[in-house]
Amino acid sequence: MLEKLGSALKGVMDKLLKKGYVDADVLDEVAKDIQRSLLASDVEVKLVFELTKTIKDRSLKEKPPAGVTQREHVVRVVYDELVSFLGKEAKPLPVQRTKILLVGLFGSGKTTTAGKLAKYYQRKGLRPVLVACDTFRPAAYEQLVQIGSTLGVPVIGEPGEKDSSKVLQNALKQTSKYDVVIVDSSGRDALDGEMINEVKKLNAILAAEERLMVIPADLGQQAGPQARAFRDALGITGVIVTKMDGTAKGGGALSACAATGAPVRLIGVGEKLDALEEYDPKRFVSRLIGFGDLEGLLERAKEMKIDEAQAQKLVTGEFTLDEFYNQIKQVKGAGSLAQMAEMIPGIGKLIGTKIPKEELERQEARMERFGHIIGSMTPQEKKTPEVLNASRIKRIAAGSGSSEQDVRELLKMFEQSRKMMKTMGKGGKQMKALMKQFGMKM
Ligand SMILES: Nc1nc2c(ncn2[C@@H]2O[C@H](COP(=O)(O)OP(=O)(O)O)[C@@H](O)[C@H]2O)c(=O)[nH]1
Ligand SMILES: [Mg+2]
Repeated sequence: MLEKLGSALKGVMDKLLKKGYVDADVLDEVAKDIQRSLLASDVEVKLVFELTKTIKDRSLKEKPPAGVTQREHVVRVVYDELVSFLGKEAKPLPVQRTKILLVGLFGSGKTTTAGKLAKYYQRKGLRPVLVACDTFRPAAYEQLVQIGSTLGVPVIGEPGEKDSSKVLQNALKQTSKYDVVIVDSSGRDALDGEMINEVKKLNAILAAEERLMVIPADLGQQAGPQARAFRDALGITGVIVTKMDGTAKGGGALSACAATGAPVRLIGVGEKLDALEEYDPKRFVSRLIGFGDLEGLLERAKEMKIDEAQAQKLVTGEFTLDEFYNQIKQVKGAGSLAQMAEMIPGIGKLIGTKIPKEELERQEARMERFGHIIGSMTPQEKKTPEVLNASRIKRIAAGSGSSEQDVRELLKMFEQSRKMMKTMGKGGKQMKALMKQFGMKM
């Protein structure tokens, strides 16, 4: 999700970290880069310019706190401002007995999100129930029943009943044994008087703790006016931005929602029922720019100071996680592993049996994850993975959107490769030559 924006912002941060001194010219350059990357993600022009102006002003005016260099300070300012631009604080849904009303236009993803929320609470050990109050669209009830049955979550509704208030009133007589009541409602093409009336009635009956507006990310900056209209008409308590997986405009949607002051609570990242993530602007920005958190970022800023010459040595010297990363990238660059196995018939023979396609795809996904994990490490960590203690592993996992177990698994694999490299270094000249033939960097 948002790979383009992420790599653009990563580029901005890297550039900044490489500068010896940050003056007004450098800041202008950085501001332009940020503008370019955000505009490409459909962020509203006015918001973009406000953001870069704040970054420039703060960077020039504020004195770095003691012990912090000016460059580190600018990095911190850029990070801080990006976080507040995309929503400031995380506001997860409380894990407790609650009632949730989902509202949104046609096709925004309400019904799917109702199912995702049911699963979300189910995983947290609560008992959800779904209520089908979309009485407007034919087959809306059946869609929800289908979702409920895959989850083993009960669905209450009255197929054929046209009055959603009646459906909800009757449903509430049967929901007391459940912890979380999730109500799906009918959409319209636009937020009109009819829809406002209907949702207000539902809300009066339900007395929902959460009135969540569902909005698709592919609207980009157009999410702004829509979120504002729903907020003003219905007093929403938050937003769920869906379809973050399928668009380059997610940055526009998130920043526009943040600007309305209605917090984004969750994001939908796929059609499947587990494709729902808690939205935390800090973690989100960290992930975009490829660092576990600000501390990791600043650590990197410190290391860059002494390290540029050393880095060169690293690449030619011993086997590091960077080298390992290059290899992973090369494998990815050569197309998929699956293709490689097909291209090199010897591999099939070597293994004896044909590798199942799913297994190869699984391996490929794993490699990609490893790439993200290594991308979240500082140069020092890549060079001497021994320094990776529990808290660093935690940071890297968060920053790369993977689990701590993934990080540990990668470290184990790296350790094995390193051992192998050592053995080959001693007596494996032939092996090295062979691997070179296959285009693998040694
Ligand atoms: N890729 C993707 N598709 C989604 C997501 N959420 C919903 N959809 C799809 O969007 C379409 C409309 O969803 P639906 O829940 O029926 O919307 P509703 O009309 O608001 O109830 C369906 O095809 C869903 O599979 C998401 O996060 N990612
Ligand atoms: Mg629906």
